[in-house]
Amino acid sequence: MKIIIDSEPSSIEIDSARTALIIIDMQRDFLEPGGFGEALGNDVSRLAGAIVPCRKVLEAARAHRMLVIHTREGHRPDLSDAPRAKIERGTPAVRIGASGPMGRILVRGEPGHDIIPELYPISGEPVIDKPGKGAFYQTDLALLLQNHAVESLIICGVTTEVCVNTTVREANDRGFRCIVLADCCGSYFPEFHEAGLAMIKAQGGIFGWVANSQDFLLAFSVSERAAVA
Ligand code: TIU
Repeated sequence: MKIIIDSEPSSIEIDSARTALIIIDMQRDFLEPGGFGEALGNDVSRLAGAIVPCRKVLEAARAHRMLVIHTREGHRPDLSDAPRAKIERGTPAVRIGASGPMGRILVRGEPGHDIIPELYPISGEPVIDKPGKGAFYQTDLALLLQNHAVESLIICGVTTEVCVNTTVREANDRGFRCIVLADCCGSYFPEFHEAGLAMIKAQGGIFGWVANSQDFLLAFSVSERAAVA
């Protein structure tokens, strides 16, 4: 279905059959106390506002049979895929691989590494485990999108200026239209959230478009009404 999303810097038409919803790193390690986000000294409650809008967008995408892809940042238990420069940041007790209340921090298979229950993947939804910030780096995401003939990406998740921005930049260079849903993203730093979104939509949408969850949901209902009329 063709839908038109009221976005900045301009509205954008996409074909939902050739669009994937990508939910970036909505993991307990970033959103719940005791995980990686808190280990880095952040107030994790700042990300909570993105959960309900993300859930609504996820339900709409499922209802319209859009491809839904989840990502998780994390490493192998032996940390062989984690660069030393990444591990050696911060105090040893709260580093990647250290044991915390949700298991070993940012390690695959640990409770903290998994996606929060509110947005948990259902059968058939691919989960991309990524070792870096960008969802394309050292993953098979590009192959998966190519095989599904995807042209456009609806992007949600955390954090706005880190993994969301890195993924949008990677996707833009690979030719995907990126529509970032502002209220479905979050940052530990409100000013970085705003700046991260501003950078995407500046210069005529240098990296992509920015909209809200409501704009995305409305786009479907407008198209459906037009189809019935
Ligand atoms: N620390 C922080 O803001 N984010 C990350 O390290 N990863 C993601 O953004 N997912």
